[in-house]
Amino acid sequence: MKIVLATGNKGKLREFKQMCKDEVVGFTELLGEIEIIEDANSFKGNALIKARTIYEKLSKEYLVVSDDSGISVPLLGGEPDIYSARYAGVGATDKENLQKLINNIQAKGVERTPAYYTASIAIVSQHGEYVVHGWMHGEVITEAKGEKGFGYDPIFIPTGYQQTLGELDDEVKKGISHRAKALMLAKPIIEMLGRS
Ligand code: ITT
Repeated sequence: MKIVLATGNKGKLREFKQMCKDEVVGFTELLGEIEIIEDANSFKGNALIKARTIYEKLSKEYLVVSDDSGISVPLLGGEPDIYSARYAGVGATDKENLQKLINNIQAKGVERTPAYYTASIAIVSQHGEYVVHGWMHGEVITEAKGEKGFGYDPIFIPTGYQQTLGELDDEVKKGISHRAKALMLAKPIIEMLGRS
């Protein structure tokens, strides 16, 4: 079975490749760059849009997996949530998005506050559509630390740890992340679809 990841995000792709035994390939290796309009109002909706868009461009033997994810900060009314990738504007870099989040937390007069990541993974194949979810809770701080991970990881300290995901080993994130938890639920579905 050929598993294609409907993501253009290199950080996500790297994590999926580390976590999946099966060979997985990013869609750009097969189809080149494709702009996908993510205009749903939920992680689930946007994950389905991405997986369906790529599945429709491939032949039926492919199984397409997508990930829509983001970070939510209750102090900011849940922001940036589904807008995590474009928090500082469409086309903003990870650094710009991270800085905007730091600025908005500082504007509330605090140096750390609870936050959580969500990942919705959609699976689309000729045998149907499935969506699973995973979460990782912790705190965000107003000083970026470390170079590991991607996105908001330099300011995110997972519950039970003292360092940010930018500082902690990749192996730690692999064991506790929103993406790893969603993928644990996705794996039996992918295996079942592979046998169908
Ligand atoms: P694709 O749609 O091509 O998959 P994207 O980067 O646009 O890539 P999303 O729309 O799902 O993906 O936005 C996710 C954003 O949330 C991403 O840009 C990161 O800033 C953040 N994010 C998600 N998971 C993360 C993680 O594990 N660590 C750090 N930041 C993460």
